[in-house]
Amino acid sequence: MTPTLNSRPYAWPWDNNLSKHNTALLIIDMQTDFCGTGGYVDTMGYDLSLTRAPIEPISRMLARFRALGMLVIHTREGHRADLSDLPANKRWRSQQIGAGIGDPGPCGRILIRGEPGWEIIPELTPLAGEPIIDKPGKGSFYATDLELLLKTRGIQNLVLTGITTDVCVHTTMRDANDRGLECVLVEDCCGATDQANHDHAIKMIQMQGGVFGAVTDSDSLLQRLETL
Ligand code: C5J
Repeated sequence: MTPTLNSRPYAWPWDNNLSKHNTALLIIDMQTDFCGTGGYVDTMGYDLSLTRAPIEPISRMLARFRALGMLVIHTREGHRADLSDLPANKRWRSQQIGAGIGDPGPCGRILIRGEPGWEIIPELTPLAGEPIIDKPGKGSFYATDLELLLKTRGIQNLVLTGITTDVCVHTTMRDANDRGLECVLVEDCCGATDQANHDHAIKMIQMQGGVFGAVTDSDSLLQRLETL
């Protein structure tokens, strides 16, 4: 029997054309600012256990993709030190909640490239040769070369993990879907600053027969990868 992935609302990918060469793992914004003590999300007062929950499942997924020699791409949200790529309204909104982007904090200047808080957490440090996409916005395609990189490598299927489910992961999934990429979000490899937002983000994907793609869990995907 042909192996298929246990995913909803359909067995991903749509054509079951899943290979080591046409599939990439995207790990979105696993930075101290989003899941570490003293970072941006912590300064805003959100529950860090929610954004830290995916660390362990992502490490397992990452290890498997690496072992199979499959493409792994990391992203980081952040801005230039002179704030020239930070829209004034984005800065203003962050200041309203007491975590102004560019302001000093326990992990250095919030969401500024090169600062300790902006770094990817040690548990998920990229290996040399794994592409890192630095993005100024929520989506991973805006003002980056991610699309070119995926195209050059012949990637058709994108596995989405990281934080936060309802913001950077969702924006990226929607943008990837519009570009014709076949997307699956691994639910336990994602987390949000609010559990209900995470749950609703997962639900949204499954409307209209999979409006942005499909949803799976790490055990199911790891099992499917065994069959490659
Ligand atoms: C946010 C992100 N939520 N990585 N960024 O500001 O989701």
